[in-house]
Amino acid sequence: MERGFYAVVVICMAVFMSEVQQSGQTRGHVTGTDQLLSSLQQLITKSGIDLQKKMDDKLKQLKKNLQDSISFFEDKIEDRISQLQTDFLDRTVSLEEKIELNQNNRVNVKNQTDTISEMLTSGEVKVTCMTPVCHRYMDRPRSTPYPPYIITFDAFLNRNVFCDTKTQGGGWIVIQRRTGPDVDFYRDWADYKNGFGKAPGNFWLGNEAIHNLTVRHHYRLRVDMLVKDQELFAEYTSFGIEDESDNYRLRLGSYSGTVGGFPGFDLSYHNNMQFSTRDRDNDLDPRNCASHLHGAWWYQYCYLANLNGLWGVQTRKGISWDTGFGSLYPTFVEMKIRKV
Ligand SMILES: [Ca+2]
Repeated sequence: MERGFYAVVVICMAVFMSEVQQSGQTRGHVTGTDQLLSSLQQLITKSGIDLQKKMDDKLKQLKKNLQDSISFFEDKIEDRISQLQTDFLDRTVSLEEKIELNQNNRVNVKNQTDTISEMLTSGEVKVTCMTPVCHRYMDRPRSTPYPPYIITFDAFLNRNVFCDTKTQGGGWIVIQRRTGPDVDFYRDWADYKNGFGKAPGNFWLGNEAIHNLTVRHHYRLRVDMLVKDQELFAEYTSFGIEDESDNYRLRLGSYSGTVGGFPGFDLSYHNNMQFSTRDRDNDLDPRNCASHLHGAWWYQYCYLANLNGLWGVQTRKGISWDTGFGSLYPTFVEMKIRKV
C-alpha cells in the first residue's frame, strides 16, 4: 500500500513539474495547477492518516501479544514457585521426622547401654561366656588386612583392650607391654590389681582383668621380646591366674619357643607362685623379692624372669630373663594371651 502511495506521489510530482515548466505559457493553466496541488495535498493527508492508523493497529497488536506472553510466563513462574514450595515443605517435614527418629534411637541405645553397664558394674548380671573381642581379629585372608594392632572396647572387661592381630595368627590380648621408660612399673598391689599405663604405650592390663578372662576360657600365653635386635619368643600351652584371695597365683602350661636356655629356666620356674608387689610379699624368699628386684611378679626365690623390672638397666633389677646360661635384657617386651 505504501508502495502505491509513493507511486501516486511520484506521478503527481511529475505532472506538477511539467505544469510548472509550462507555466507562463498560458494563464489558463494556473487554475489547473492549483487544483492539482490541492488534490495532491488531500491525497498525501489521507495516505498519512491511513499509515498512522495502520501503525497504531500494529502497535496495539504487538502490545497485546507482549502482554499475553508476559501473563503466560507469569503464570508458569507462579506455578513453578508453588510446586517448589510444596516440595520444600514436604522434604523439610520428612527430614525433621528422620532427625527426631534418629534422636530417639540414640536415646534408646544410650539408655540400654547405661542399663547394661550398670548391671555389669553392680554384678547383677555376669557375662560368663562372652568371647574376648580380640579373638575376632585373627589373621585370616581379608580384602583389607587388619592393622597389626587394634585398640578396641571389650564389653566383658568394660574397658579398651590392645589386640595383636598378626603374631602367629593374631587374636592375642596384650596384657603387658614395655617399649620405653615413660611408665614406672615399680608399683603397689592396687595398681597391679587394676592395671596402669595405656596402649599402645607401656601398660599392665591388670591382675583382676587377667583373672576374669582366664577363669572363663582356656588361654595360652606368648611372650615376645627383642634382645640385641633379635626377636625371641616363649609360648606356654596354657595360662591363667587365680583370684585375689589366692594372690593371683600363676598357672602355666608347657614351654616352647626360641628363647632357648637350660630346660626349665624360663617362666616355668614361676609356675604356681603367688603374685608379689613391693607392698605384698607373697614369695618364698626370706627377702621381699619385689623390693629387692624393683618389680612385681610371681617371685619364688626370687626369679628367672623379671619382666616388670626397671627399664634400661642390665642388672638383676632390670627387665631380664635368665636362660640358665646368663641373663637376657630385652629392650621390648609384650606378654599376650589368646583364647584356645
Ligand atoms: Ca619374701
